[in-house]
Amino acid sequence: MAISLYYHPYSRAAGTLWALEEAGVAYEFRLTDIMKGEQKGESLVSRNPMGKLPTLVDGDMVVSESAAIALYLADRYAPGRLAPALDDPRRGTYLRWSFFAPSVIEPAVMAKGEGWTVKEVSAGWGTYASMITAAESAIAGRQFVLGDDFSMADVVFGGTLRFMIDFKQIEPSPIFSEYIERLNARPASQRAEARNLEMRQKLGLK
Ligand SMILES: N[C@@H](CCC(=O)N[C@@H](CS)C(=O)NCC(=O)O)C(=O)O
Repeated sequence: MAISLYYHPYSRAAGTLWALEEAGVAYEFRLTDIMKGEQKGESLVSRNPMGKLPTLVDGDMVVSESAAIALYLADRYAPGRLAPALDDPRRGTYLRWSFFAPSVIEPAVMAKGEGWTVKEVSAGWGTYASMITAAESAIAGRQFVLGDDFSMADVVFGGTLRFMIDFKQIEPSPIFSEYIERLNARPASQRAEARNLEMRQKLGLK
């Protein structure tokens, strides 16, 4: 049975396509119109009580949370290629920057955008400035998060940065811009972008 993805092109599920394309697995869409609130319908809520996209169904397995979905796909379908083995010393770096995206980059950007005033010492994301410094340190002087080898950490970490930069929520510093150029050159990223565009056109969206 093919993997299915609760998907809408204007959601984080658009980024999940890149993870699926990198993993090289067959998948089908469960198109869920977030403009019409379809994500709160029984079909999705029974699988993901948050009623949010993306949610992936792989046989009996349901995975939500974009980063978890990407890491799941790498471990399940591309171990050693997109995910370092459990005893590979690079595994810590791989996990570190994969988790950094949803737990530090996203809330730091949200906090800045919404003007939240929180104590740096108790906010898990520190400050926007410290998040940027740390994120740059992950890729400064290297091709990808793991050095010369691309991995699913780049889909999660790099995909988050790329999205935030596209939406002008993060400044495109030279370190980020050069990294994103390398990510954009990935054939799987280009295939995902083409499928997202095709779906937007089908739905009459920009
Ligand atoms: N932490 C989740 C966030 C998922 C999320 O917020 N998805 C949005 C679209 S990008 C959504 O489904 N919004 C519709 C809603 O909350 O009703 C993840 O990383 O996957």
